[in-house]
Amino acid sequence: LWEKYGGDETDDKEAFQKSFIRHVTTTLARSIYNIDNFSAYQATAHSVRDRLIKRWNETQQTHTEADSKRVYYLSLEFLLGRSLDNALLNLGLKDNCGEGVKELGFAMEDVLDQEVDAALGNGGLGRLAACYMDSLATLDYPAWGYGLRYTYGIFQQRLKDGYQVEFPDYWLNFDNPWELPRLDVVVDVKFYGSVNRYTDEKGRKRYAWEGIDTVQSVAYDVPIPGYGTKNCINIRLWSSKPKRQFDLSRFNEGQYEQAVQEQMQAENITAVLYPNDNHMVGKELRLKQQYFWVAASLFDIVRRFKKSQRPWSHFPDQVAIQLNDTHPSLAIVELQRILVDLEGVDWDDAWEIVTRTFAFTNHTILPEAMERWPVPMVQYLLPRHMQIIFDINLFFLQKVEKAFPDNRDLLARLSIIEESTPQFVRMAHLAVVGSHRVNGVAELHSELIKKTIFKDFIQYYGNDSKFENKTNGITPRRWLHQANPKLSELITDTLGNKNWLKNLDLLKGLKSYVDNKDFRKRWVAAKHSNKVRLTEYIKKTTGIIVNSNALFDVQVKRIHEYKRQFMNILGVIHRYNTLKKMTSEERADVVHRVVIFGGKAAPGYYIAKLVIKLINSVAEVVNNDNSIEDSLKVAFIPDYNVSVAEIIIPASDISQHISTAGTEASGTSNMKFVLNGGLILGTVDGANIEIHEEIGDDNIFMFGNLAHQVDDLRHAHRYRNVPMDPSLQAVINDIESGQFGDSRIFAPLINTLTLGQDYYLISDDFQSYLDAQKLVDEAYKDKEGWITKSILCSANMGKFSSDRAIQEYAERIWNIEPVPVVTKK
Ligand code: DL6
Repeated sequence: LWEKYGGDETDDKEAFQKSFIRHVTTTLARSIYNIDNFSAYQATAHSVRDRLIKRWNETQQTHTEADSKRVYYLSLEFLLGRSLDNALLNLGLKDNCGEGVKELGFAMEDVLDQEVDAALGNGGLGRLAACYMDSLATLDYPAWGYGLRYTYGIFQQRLKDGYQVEFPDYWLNFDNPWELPRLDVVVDVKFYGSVNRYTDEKGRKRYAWEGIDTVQSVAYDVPIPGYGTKNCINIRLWSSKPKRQFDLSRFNEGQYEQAVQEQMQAENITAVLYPNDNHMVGKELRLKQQYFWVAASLFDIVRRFKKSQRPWSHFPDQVAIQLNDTHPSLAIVELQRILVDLEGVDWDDAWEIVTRTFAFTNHTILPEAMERWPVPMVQYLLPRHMQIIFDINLFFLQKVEKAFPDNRDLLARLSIIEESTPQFVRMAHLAVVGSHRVNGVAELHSELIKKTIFKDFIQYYGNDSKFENKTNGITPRRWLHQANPKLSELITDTLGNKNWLKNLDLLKGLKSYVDNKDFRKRWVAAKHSNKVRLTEYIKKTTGIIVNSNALFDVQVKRIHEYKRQFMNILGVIHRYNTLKKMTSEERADVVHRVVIFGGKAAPGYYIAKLVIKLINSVAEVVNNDNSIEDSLKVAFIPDYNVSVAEIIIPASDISQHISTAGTEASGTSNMKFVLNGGLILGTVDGANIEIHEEIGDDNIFMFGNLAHQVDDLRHAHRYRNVPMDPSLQAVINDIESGQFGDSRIFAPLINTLTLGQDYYLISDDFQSYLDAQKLVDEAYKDKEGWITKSILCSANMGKFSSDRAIQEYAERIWNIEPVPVVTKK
């Protein structure tokens, strides 16, 4: 029967229409004559889901049979965005489904537009995890992601009087076709309680943790299809629920609220994503989230390993676990606890297994982002884990002491425990000590971590031991093929096939067409249609009307002082006041610009929120000033997310990546813009540097001080009363004069430049920023020259495919091999 009925979901148009109608009538319980775009989306999504699940099943079976080593990617954030278009393209169903829905009376664009983003992440780190899952699936690697199924994703941003206001993102309001609830896959996770010491039958001292609060972790599986392969891997997201439904005795005693309290507390654990990017918040609930996730994931991983009945020493040959930042570092402690306390493995053998299993990616050197947890908090929540951390630290420091006798300062600096009051657990130190590999995410960043936050570890482990670089990457499937269909089609037509989607280096083949007239014409047409699309989106979301022939200058990312959106808007004010001083004839020669901003500020980040307010106040004045004749427009697009990025990125002429040198670990949107033929205006920071190396001097605008100068400049600001850059001073005077509304509002922001000692060095970089902007204007006037630059940008971006990054991780860190699904039919 399996043979006969098991494979009825084919990929042709008719089969799709059949399942569409079946889902309308059964899953949605509606009539085919009475459905709207949203129902059409649901029916399409369910039809695609059926096919995904089949592949997902085959993949899991293949991996189980192959019994080869797997990688587990532990990430507290997976910023997946929308799934339908991605699944259609990766499965090769887009054309047939498009035709199919059209014949049923719907336009595919409208259907796709119904989907809400899965926004389970803040920014770069979460989106990187999503790109990596796409590559792992595409390259046929046996991989799983593990994360949390937040009931509320990153908040929705709206603007009121130019200020950011946050609204909850209840993304699960309707049924989510992209997950498979696994209500039978449940793990009990304990908290609090005490530790008992006992002697086992072999006379060994053993410890048993008696947790007193048990919460259940329920699995929801999210299938991730690869492109051009049958493989479809899994992200398992855990959702918390109470172990006991209801305290009936309390209820009977009339204590209704207390009776439901336990239930609510359990559900709270996975209720919200913490909306902070590059900033640590020390809330107990966050620590609970981390342990809840880590405990359930490790239980699952260990359970899978145990099925093979191999000895524990084989664990690292079967299992690689990648820690996406320090958030999952407790996994190191949890695995040690499982091995020693539950499985009776000796401490040293267990530690050898643990350190061979884990690898750790660092994504930031910003001090405010470093995770440290108060020892008393960890002790209370996870008493046995705290003991284990102390022991890991003791044994580690004993080794350090042996290698560097009597160097107490070194011991204190390397210690996992910060000896303050109270003491803190330094999660980055735990992650380094417990992993066999530590990597940064771009060359500069990987060098900087060795000189700054992990300097002392280099002294102990040596320079080339466990520290390395893995420059980030992005998936070309979503970020070009899906987001920019016209350009994708042109590339495929030009190169003769779609192989570039699996081997991005093939884009180099475009270089020989750089002078081909037809090719250039189609290139420009694709860019222009993307600009028209964005123009319409700006009008719809902000009411601002912009000219699609102007230069589109974009800065979209989280709002953060180190990313310097403040410098951008100060530059806009400078441009505006320069334009105002010009005569009409002078202005006729000026390149028209649309400056586009987008990004969320953490709800508690006051200064970042003021930057949003300033941008909107400037926009209000500039956009309504007829005297500058449309030569400048400013738009802040609200609620920047993955699907908005897919509209904005392909439309940019220039994008700004202007962090203070040494602060942006890598950046990945810079890669997305350049891949889509947009140029970069950037500082010598993060992956900008490697992009520059790949695309060459002529195709990028770099400016500003270098990372090695930053310390001296900050020192000078602090102690030497450095005068402010005169152009910047003029702009500040303009704001203070009330040109953009009540200047008192902006005083705290301006104080960051004056009283705040200009920590992000805006004054030091301002003149070279303005100079670089001038070069951009000049270059844009040369239309043909700009087209050449745009083509060469894309053509040279092969290195930044997430496939390259994943292959490096697989070979250098995880030691895993591809396991392709071979269809039996
Ligand atoms: O590696 C992904 C991404 C980088 O591209 C960004 O440069 C970096 O800021 C970001 N880091 C974080 C750190 N958050 N925490 N923890 O998001 O990672």
